Amino acid sequence: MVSTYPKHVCRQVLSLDGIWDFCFLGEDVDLDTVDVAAARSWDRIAVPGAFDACPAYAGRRGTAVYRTTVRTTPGQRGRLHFHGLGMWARIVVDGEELATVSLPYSDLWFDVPSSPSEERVITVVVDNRFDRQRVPLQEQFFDFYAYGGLYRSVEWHQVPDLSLDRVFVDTLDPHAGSIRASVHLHGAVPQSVDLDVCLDGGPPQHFATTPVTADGVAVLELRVADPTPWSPACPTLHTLQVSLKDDDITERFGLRTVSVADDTILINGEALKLLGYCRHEAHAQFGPALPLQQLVHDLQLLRELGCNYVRGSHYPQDQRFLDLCDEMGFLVFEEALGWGQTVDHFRDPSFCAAQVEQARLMVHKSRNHPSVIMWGFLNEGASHTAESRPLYESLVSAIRESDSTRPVTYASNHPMDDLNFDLVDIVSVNCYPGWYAADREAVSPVEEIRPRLEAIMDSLADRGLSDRPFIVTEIGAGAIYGWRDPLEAHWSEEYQAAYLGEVCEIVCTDARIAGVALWQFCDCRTYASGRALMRPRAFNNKGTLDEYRRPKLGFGRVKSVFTG
Ligand code: ADA
Repeated sequence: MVSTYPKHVCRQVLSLDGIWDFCFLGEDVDLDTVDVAAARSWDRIAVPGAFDACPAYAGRRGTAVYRTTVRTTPGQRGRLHFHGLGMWARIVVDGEELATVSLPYSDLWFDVPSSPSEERVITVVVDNRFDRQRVPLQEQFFDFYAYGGLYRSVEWHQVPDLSLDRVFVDTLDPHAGSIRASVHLHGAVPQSVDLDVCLDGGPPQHFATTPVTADGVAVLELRVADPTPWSPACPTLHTLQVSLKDDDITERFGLRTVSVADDTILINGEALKLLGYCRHEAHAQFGPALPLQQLVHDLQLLRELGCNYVRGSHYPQDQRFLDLCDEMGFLVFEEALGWGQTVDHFRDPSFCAAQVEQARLMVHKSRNHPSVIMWGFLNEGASHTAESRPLYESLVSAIRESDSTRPVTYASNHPMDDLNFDLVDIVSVNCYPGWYAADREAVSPVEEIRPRLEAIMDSLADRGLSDRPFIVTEIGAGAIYGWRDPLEAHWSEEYQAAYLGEVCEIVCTDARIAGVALWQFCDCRTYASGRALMRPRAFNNKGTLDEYRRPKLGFGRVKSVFTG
């Protein structure tokens, strides 16, 4: 297994990645009465992995059981850690139910009571059927395939009664190296705590009887020796190890601030234009469970394209990817899972609660990544309706309460009449002029792009919104890999190349646009239903690369503008 930050030196972390027992129970199982003991005909399956990306279970929607065993220290507490699973799951240890959960792509932790026996049996019932009540965050109408299973890593942590949950590091001054470390304790939290702290593997500093807040947090102010600020050009990273009597944690961070001033995004006080792509965690063969090698390849390809920025559309990102972005100097827009939600959703308290919970978990997980420079949520929600306001307000305040160091935004497809832009730090707009073209008779209507962007910016200025940065969070055109056409018609590589070239030229030369995330990095699987009539091959084909990362003509066009 590839371990991501935070890491542990002394704490026993048992990786549960590998081969698990697996049984697909069927498509019409009643989850209230499902009997795991009745599972027959066990198969073997890889974790991490999406079961419905395997040829044997491709396209199946129903209930499945994953099962494994782990040898632990008898009598010691456990914390079971799922880095991401979908779409609904019941977690059972030694026959006792720990939790039932539906927060796809979220980072989930469960406390496990100790046991006198060494061997613990972990059973996870997963379900990938759509059901608005049971799975409020992931629905069939989303334009990307909804996979099921344990698609990210699983670990068992052996922890003492008082353990370290996280240490959040905020940069106070990147050049002076001053930081604030908030040590979050877990378990039997005392009123004060003795901590040993090591920066960059240097000598330990002892902090005796540090006061602990009612929420279990001890705050330390520290200074990094030889500070080098983190930036895309120089992505220098530091580590902070905190130890308690029986536990330890190592967090990695970068010395960097992100702020907005008027219409500009500043990294360590310096203006920077965001040039990049929206990227789904998707591969033709593996669905959302990408091999590590693929993550590296994707970032190398983005670097070759001249990008400094990725929008992690449309859900909390794989931590291996964010660790790599930290190391390779990419800037990331991370967002909670959302796609085109309507007034109906905003009126549904369980949907709203799940959204807020997922946003909180995302911030908790990714807060130390210097690469993550802004938080988002509810991609293309009905933000032009009055009913949207309470949920947008709750999300903005939940995120700001958890992290006040990064701008907050959301991608809107209602640029002319959005009602919530005033709540956020950056105005983000998705638009497809020249693709979902105004003039359906025009061939290759690239000329629609510039006036539409101008009209959007004028309208924002008229509404007094040009006091904050404006970014284009989606814009793009489809092309079928290998489809060359002298007519430069829709779906041809030629038209996509011309389209992307025009967008990149506009963004790079217009100072009012603080950044762009082209839609999208690579093709990804979407609707398998009649909705695919707009999605040839049942893929969203707006990738500059196809689902195997084969570049289309647009690759060269984008590269020449972004690197030129
Ligand atoms: C929307 C949406 C994307 C994708 C895109 C498209 O903007 O946010 O996920 O569906 O449209 O390809 O049409």
